[in-house]
Amino acid sequence: APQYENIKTEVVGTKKNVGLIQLNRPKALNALCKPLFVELGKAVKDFDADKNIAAIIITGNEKAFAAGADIKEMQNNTYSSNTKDGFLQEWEDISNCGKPIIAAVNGFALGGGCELAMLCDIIYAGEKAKFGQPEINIGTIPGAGGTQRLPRYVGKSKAMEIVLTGNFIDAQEAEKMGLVSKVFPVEKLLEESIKLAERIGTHSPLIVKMAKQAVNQAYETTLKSGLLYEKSIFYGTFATEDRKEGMSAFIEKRSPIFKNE
Ligand code: CO8
Repeated sequence: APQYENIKTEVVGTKKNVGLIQLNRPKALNALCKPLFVELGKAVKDFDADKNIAAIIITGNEKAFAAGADIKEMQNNTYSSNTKDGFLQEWEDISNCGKPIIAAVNGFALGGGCELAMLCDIIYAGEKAKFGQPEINIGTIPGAGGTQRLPRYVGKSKAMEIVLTGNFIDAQEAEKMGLVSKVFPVEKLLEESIKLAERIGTHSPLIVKMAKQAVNQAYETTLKSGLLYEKSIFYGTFATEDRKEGMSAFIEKRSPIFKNE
């Protein structure tokens, strides 16, 4: 495995088809400094390109998923330095990933940490997770999607409340409002996230990618053009070997053998 300083990567799962990325700056509660993000972007890209990997998990440790952007690193940033250096540009690498990414959140997911979780496709949380956009406490606002993705997850009233107060919400509330899809005991979170990734990994990687693209389109467009987009991808699945294999296997009462074709 490649050597990183701010993250750890590992291939896990019984079929060794799950790419696990652990944020690894425990002393700073996994604050998302630039070197961490550069490494994270590279790790995601590499797993995305690796044909043995079906899905990716991003996790932290029991105390923190990530407590936000690195406040110490950005303290002396200026408007012009942000603009010239493209502050936070590395984040695009993660949204460009074609494979499903699961955020497995224990502990704090604050500011950029919450935004990183929301960039992922599915959020699973441990019982003690805490989410929030506390940027307002330090005189700024969310800058990596918080004001745009959070309302799409939880609606306007709750998003406003979270962004304007800076208050934290716990895992149970986060699940109730639809930010998180399931909550588990702290020590079960990773195992359950791996199970989820493995379940996704039983399907055709090609069709999984098409399905992810189609769902993501729901956030980019009107209902009418989203439905058109869905239809063309759905029709497109009929040009694949894996669609034929899936339906044949059903009719023949056997398990499908997908070839990613
Ligand atoms: N940046 C840098 N260092 C941090 C951060 C952070 N975001 N969060 C915690 N740390 C450091 C602390 O400074 C401390 O280091 P040291 O021991 O050297 O003083 C260490 O981590 C442990 O933290 P605490 O002692 O504070 O731990 P507590 O358990 O007392 O408190 C909290 C935990 C409540 C999470 C507290 O650390 C906290 O409030 N952290 C800041 C949370 C925050 O405001 N996050 C938002 C940051 S702003 C942001 O994300 C802007 C988004 C812009 C886009 C995203 C870009 C990546």
